Amino acid sequence: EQLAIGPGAFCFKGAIIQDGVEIIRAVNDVVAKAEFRHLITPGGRRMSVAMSNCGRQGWVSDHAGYRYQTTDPLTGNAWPVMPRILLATAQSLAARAGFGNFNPDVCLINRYRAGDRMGLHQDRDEGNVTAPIVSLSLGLPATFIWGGLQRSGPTQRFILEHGDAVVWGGEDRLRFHGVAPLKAGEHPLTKDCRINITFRQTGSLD
Ligand code: MD3
Ligand code: FE
Repeated sequence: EQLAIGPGAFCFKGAIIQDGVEIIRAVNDVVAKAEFRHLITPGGRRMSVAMSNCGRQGWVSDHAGYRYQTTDPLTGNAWPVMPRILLATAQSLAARAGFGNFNPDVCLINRYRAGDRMGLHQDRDEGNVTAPIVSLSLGLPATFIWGGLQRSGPTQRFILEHGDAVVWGGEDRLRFHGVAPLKAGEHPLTKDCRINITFRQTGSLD
């Protein structure tokens, strides 16, 4: 079913459960070429969430700032090609939420282990904030924190579970959001972790 969680945000509960094994296999293929790593924030802090990317561009962070780039800073190689199953899943979900012609050039893969969290932030490094972001959740559940357009406003919480997909667009695209520290657990597909995959369209050609 499709739940409107905001004027431009739609949750498809359990929508990718049947593709879980194939999606995790695709993630494993990507991280065999571009391993999970803990990026450093511009302020010098190590992120608890480990990240990798596939697609034409990847999101990176270091002392110089946040940005998208076509090469993996660990190897100097281009990011792995986005597996077809990932691209097809993202495009199909965007279309179901009313966003046609979604052509993501970035697929950011986040790995959360027990205690890992993501502080409240906005996703605004993409040149094109008119394109939505599609997110897929796999493995252990997480508490998602969802605020407004200002950091200081009230927040709501909801659980993102294995198999959930969310499309975030329109006026919800720039909302502050984060993830509470992951609770320890065991999942048959991902063992001790949660995998979150986000698809973005930067519109950047370099
Ligand atoms: C709401 N990831 O990678 S996914 C991120 O679970 C990120 O790993 C979280 O926030 C995670 O930037 C949340 C859901 C999500 C992604 C992007 C959004 C929610 C969003 C952009 C705008 C509003
Ligand atoms: Fe985000």
